[in-house]
Amino acid sequence: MSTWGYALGADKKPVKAQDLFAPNTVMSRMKEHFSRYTVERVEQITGMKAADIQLAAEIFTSANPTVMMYALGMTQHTVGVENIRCFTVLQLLRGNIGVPGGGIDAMRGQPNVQASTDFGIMFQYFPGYLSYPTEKTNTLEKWTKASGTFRAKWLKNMLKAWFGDYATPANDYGFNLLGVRNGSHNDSIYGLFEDAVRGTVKCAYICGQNPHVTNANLSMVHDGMCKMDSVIVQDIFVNETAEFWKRPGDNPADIQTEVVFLPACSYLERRGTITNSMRLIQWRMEGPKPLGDSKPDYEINNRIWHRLQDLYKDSTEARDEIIKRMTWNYSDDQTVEDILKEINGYDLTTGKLVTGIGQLKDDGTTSSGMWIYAGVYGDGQHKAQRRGQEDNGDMGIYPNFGWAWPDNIHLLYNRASCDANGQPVDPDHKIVWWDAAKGRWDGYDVPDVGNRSKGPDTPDGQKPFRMTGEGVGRLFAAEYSDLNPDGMTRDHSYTPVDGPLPEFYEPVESPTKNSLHEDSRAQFNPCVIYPRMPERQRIGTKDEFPYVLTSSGIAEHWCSGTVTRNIPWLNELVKENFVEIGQKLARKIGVKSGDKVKVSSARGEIAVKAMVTERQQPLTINGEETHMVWMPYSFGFKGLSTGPSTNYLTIDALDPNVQEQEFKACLVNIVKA
Ligand SMILES: Nc1nc2c(c(=O)[nH]1)N[C@H]1C(S)=C(S)[C@@H](COP(=O)(O)OP(=O)(O)OC[C@H]3O[C@@H](n4cnc5c(=O)[nH]c(N)nc54)[C@H](O)[C@@H]3O)O[C@H]1N2
Ligand SMILES: Nc1nc2c(c(=O)[nH]1)N[C@H]1C(S)=C(S)[C@@H](COP(=O)(O)OP(=O)(O)OC[C@H]3O[C@@H](n4cnc5c(=O)[nH]c(N)nc54)[C@H](O)[C@@H]3O)O[C@H]1N2
Ligand SMILES: [Mo]
Repeated sequence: MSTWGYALGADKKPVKAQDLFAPNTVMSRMKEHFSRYTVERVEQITGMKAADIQLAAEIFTSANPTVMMYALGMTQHTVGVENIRCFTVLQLLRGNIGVPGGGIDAMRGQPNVQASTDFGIMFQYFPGYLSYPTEKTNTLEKWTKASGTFRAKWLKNMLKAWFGDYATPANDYGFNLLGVRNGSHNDSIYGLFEDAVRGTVKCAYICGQNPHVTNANLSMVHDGMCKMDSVIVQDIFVNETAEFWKRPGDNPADIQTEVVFLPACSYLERRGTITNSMRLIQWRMEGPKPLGDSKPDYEINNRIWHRLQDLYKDSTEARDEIIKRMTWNYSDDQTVEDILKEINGYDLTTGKLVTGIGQLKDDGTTSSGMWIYAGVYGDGQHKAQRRGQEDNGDMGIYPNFGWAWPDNIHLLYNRASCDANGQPVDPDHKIVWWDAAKGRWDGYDVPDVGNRSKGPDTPDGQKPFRMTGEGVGRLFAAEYSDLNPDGMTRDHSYTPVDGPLPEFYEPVESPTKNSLHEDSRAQFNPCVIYPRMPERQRIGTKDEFPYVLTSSGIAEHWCSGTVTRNIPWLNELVKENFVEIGQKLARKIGVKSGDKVKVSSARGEIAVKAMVTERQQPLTINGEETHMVWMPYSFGFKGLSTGPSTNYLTIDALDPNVQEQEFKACLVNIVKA
């Protein structure tokens, strides 16, 4: 990675190319790199007709602006991040970032998955995407050097929210109370169950997730759970994860794990916020009262925390200090409101809620649980509750409906919709602009600029991509950090580990050779670490497993199916797991629709019915006829309709950047049962 970077001038800033055609520039490197991807070669790799690829490219480039929307088809691969980087390159080249009707939109799957990642569900982050300390960043000073002074400011505000009066500049705001992560350890949900199999993880607390159905290579989850001392499941149903010890065919007496089930009530029975794909935070009201003993998740967590603080109050261990120092002052009847206020943040000199990120200070006089949400509860107003219908400019912004993070900016990078003078490039679709008379940026949306009073004649007013050191979009994703006009440094952690320009590799299990890399070391993404546990993670080959399995959800069920397989009429629509295979393959293996087949991979085997369809067609890949089959993943042994879980077959190889599993491709064999 140290060899990827810009050529720097005497002023230590990237040297600007004379023109687009100069040699050794980002543009010339890109041209050379992508010239290998001719439509003919892409036809060989994908099995799509060259003419269709050409036509798609023509349609895409004849319309402007265009928006690219994506979800799992692009991400559930060991090249997932590289796939999305392709979108970045295309949309930057087309000028489609920050303009109305443009952009790259991640369609988040679970209704509140955006908030989950905002709030630090990913192991490498605290809330607000602030890096979790590792041994290399285990002091505030080292952390700041790595993450930049811009983010250090938000970290200090978070520590003030966590540790209250205890956090002062003199003790680095309590930074040293934080846990330190082993930076080279895989702490993802895959690493967790692997460590359980190895015997080093003894307990798991699983809330609102059903990994015993939804993780790839399920045997690993099961065997890991069997070796744990205890498992706590907090869910609205007693799902497969909670009753893993009752899996059909297993003897519960052989499994010593103690399981505690905490009954949560559903989202209908509690209030709180939800954040959608466009970062819009909306308040939901509570409906009916919780059933039986079930409680809102926040109430369960609140009770557990008070018990923990009580248990640890006399501890003299340094590692327990964080529990003793944590502030936790939520009222019983206003718990969620109090939490949202803490997240929003306070001016500690006046005790008032802050109204936006701009009010947060670097000196310990303000607090904010998560900087990106600062302002959601400001101005004496609970903005997630707003339902304003106004849409000035008729641009679909609805600025008074809920509240979008950060600072209610709906279209990120919207400065890019203006020219160098701050005027809209497309006057018919204006969204923000520099108002010279008022001396400020204005618009139908909140302008995404560092400082609204700094006009286009200042360095600040010329940076549409203010989160990068260079202030422009990154076609070439290399490290670069510099002082921004606001005097702060931004971190450079956006560099994908597998390359500054996207590259194609075959999936870890593939029936064909990577025609771009005859060198066998790069058959699949060379940065992928797989197998991690060779005795448990065999890579299947096409001799044994000749067909490609892909999987996804179905309209009639939701993810692991816990909720939907408990709804009778949905079970009437789809009541069991199945495999969809094409007619040609069906003839080859002598199978008709409705026949039972055995589907096997290097990890497991399950028996399901076959569904033979015309739409599932073989593809010609590198000159060979290749069959693909499809399965839904929403089945397990609990609920009103049951079936074997598809994920006993899938591969737990992970993308090297974000640890996304390769659900969309693995090798299987299918025979008539
Ligand atoms: N009814 C219902 N709705 C749901 C869900 C559910 O379970 N049930 N789940 C929700 C969740 S959590 C999510 S994440 C979303 C997922 O929503 P989607 O991402 O739409 O779901 P998938 O069907 O997994 O994948 C989309 C498409 O990707 C294609 N694909 C596979 N591999 C590739 C590839 O290499 N390249 C390209 N270009 N395409 C490929 C597949 O053929 C498939 O049609 O759905 C959400 N909505
Ligand atoms: N083979 C294959 N596997 C896949 C995928 C694929 O395409 N192919 N897709 C993957 C994707 S995109 C996703 S998002 C995952 C989903 O994986 P999971 O998150 O494991 O699946 P869900 O069914 O959404 O699990 C949610 C659990 O939360 C519970 N729950 C619902 N509401 C509440 C609540 O308010 N409080 C609490 N405490 N619990 C609640 C539900 O009962 C359920 O048990 O699956 C992944 N697995
Ligand atoms: Mo998802």
